[in-house]
Amino acid sequence: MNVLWKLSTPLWRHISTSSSRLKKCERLFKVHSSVAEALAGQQPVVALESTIITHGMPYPRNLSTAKEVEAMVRAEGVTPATVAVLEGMVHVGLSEDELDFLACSKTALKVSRRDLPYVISKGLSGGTTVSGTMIAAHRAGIPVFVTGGIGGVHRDGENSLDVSADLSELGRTPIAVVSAGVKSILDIGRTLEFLETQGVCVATYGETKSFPAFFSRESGFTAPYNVLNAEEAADLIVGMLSLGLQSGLLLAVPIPVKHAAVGQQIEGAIQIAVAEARQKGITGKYVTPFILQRVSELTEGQSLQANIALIHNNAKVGSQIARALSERLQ
Ligand code: PSU
Ligand code: MN
Repeated sequence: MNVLWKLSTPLWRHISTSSSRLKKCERLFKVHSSVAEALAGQQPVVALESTIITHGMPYPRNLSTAKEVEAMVRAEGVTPATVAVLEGMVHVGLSEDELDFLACSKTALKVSRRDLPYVISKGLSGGTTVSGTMIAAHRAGIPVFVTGGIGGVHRDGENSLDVSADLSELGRTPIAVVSAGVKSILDIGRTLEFLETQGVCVATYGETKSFPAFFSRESGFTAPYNVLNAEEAADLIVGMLSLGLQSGLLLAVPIPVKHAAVGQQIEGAIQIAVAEARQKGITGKYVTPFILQRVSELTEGQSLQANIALIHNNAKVGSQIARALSERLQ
């Protein structure tokens, strides 16, 4: 059984003065009962994105990975809340059937902030990106969100202005995003600069300040801050929340050492895929999924394997952070 989530921001309250419009708005959000119960009991919850399911990985690995990640979060004593839009309704927490539907869907859209009004108005379904997921997680009151990698400034972004909405979302939504850094399909230096401009606190997780590049533990760039463990990460989140900053936080967790070995080989494939995308004239929201698929083909699945390994690791780390945070917020 799902419960409807009451909308609470000033704008929604304003709309609620008209009862017919309120009914429409209330039907836009659904928090799964397991998530609602955990939040009501002040138990730790971790939000998970779903573009990785609909556009980031091929079937059936997308489905098995989504289920494994949820199971790993539960094994850490934390409730998973996978976010997606289903038939025009934003869902925070999915049932198994809903996960199956999303993983098999050939029509699910990739839903960022700018796509939300359209998918809602048309009653469509889609996987939420980091930006889309942050919006829903924040409205539901979930401060920790785990993903693989976030979007960033694309290579040549200074000309194309292809800058992921994930970065501006991090600048305006107070959520801690746990990721393996930024893929080297992107311009990592400019991505970090843009995050600074947006007021996003960036910290690496572990013993290094070297900002990780998804498949590699190092990008050649340094993060401004570093936290050693879940306790320090939770303290950082408390700092963000208690100051009432409306900006978010990026925690960059390097890929585990034993899976980082393929990084060099994948780097070569990325160069080829980026050039192919340019030759084929692929732009906008189609760039990231195209490159991810080509890199997986060119490395004969090795990139997919590494991708899954780092998501598992992030899920574990993010769950530990959510637990440490919930102890501080009791
Ligand atoms: N990076 C990945 N896998 C992904 C994505 C990024 O390794 O699936 C997805 C995330 O959902 C991210 C989105 O929020 O791509 C960014 O897309 P764009 O570059 O179009 O903003
Ligand atoms: Mn883009």
